[in-house]
Amino acid sequence: MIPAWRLRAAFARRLSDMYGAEVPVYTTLLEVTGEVNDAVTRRDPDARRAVGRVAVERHGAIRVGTPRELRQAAQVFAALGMHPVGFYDLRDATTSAVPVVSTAFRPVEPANLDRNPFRVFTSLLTTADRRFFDAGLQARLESFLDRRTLFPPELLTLAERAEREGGLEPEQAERFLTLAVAAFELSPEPIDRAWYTELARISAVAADIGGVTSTHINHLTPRVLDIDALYRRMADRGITMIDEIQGPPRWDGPDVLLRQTSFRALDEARTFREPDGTITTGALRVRFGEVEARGTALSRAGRARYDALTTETDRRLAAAGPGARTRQDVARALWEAGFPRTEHRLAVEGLGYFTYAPAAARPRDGRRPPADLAGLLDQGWLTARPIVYEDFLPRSAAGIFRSNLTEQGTRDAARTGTPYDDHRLAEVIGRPVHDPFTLYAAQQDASLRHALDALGADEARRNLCSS
Ligand code: OOG
Ligand code: NI
Repeated sequence: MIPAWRLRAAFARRLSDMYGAEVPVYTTLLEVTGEVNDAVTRRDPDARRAVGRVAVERHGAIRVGTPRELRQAAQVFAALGMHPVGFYDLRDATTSAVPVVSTAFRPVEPANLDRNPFRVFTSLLTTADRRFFDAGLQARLESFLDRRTLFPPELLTLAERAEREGGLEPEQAERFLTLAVAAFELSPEPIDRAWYTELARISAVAADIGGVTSTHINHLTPRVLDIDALYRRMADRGITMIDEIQGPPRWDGPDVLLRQTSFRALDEARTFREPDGTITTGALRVRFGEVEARGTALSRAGRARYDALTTETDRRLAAAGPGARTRQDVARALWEAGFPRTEHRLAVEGLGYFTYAPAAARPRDGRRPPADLAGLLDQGWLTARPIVYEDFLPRSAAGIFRSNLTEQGTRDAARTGTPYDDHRLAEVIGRPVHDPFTLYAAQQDASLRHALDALGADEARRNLCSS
């Protein structure tokens, strides 16, 4: 029996090979990422510990059109031990027309993340949103989407079995993987030019989703240990990156959340069916390359601090006018004044998530452990190791979408959008959507309980643990 995590690792590897064959510059990105990661691990022992996981770590992005397609995608990912985590509403995160709501399918247990953390950012077209689609277009769009099949029945049957039994026999696993990877390949099927163009006038994202008869992997993203170095090296190779790195600035405090950058979408040859019925070859620019650096997960309070710093960065940039200072410089100055400068402060102020363990060199002279986290860390009772942020940032996601649109698209701002939240999305998927904060907090809490029990730190246990 091949367990879910092995299926996931094999799927991620095959998808990466397939995407490298489709988009050669992705292979260049992997090469440069490998060079940078080697350089970092040579000088940093902490990085060395993580490098096994990092070397194979990727996220993908896909986009689907209907609740049925999203449920089927969820079934395929469930077979791979990947579950919906987090809710992202990108409709309001940018002024460009990005009519989607999203979640990320990923492993949720720490042990499974360690085995292989493959995740897929998955977006659902909001066809009922009147800001983008009028009633007539909605009806035509939905009927077009209802007629297509993204995932063949055999794939779904195998996926159900894999989920039920926790894996598949080798022969079935092979068939499942072949069908699953094929479902995300770029289709040679001719694209209806008139239909695609009609949708693209409203939103390039809508056209990419609803203007074609299949789905495809939109990008695959490796994890790099020094994204600033990577950005320079890619530029040195003559590859045009987007203007800036999204997310927190580079600074000498702790790395938190997620920093991402991408190079712009490239022309890819696609076949079209013209209005007069002839078949032609043209090009579309929708797929691109992205790379990311991951840091410590933040608590709700830490995230609120991050969001406030981001808003203040925007405000100062707008006030200073164009060209005055780069976003990175403005943000760095604000971070130096307003964000914990050490992991220790991040932990003690309750802004970041960590796993805790009894320190090997803890006091053994009969002293009682203190009752507070700062004391336990300062006096050498506990060690803290950051929990990696496994999720996404809506603003960066919107930035990634937007940076690859040639047209803004259109939206009728006078109308209101269809309401969506994580509960509604869970209903649509037919599976719970996990709250990322709850997952990180549970991991931190379990480690802290364990550590404090081992230390016999009863008072700290009562003060610091929720149960
Ligand atoms: C997804 C964009 C979001 C990220 O890394 O934030 C994303 C898409 O373009 O479909 O992948
Ligand atoms: Ni991405």
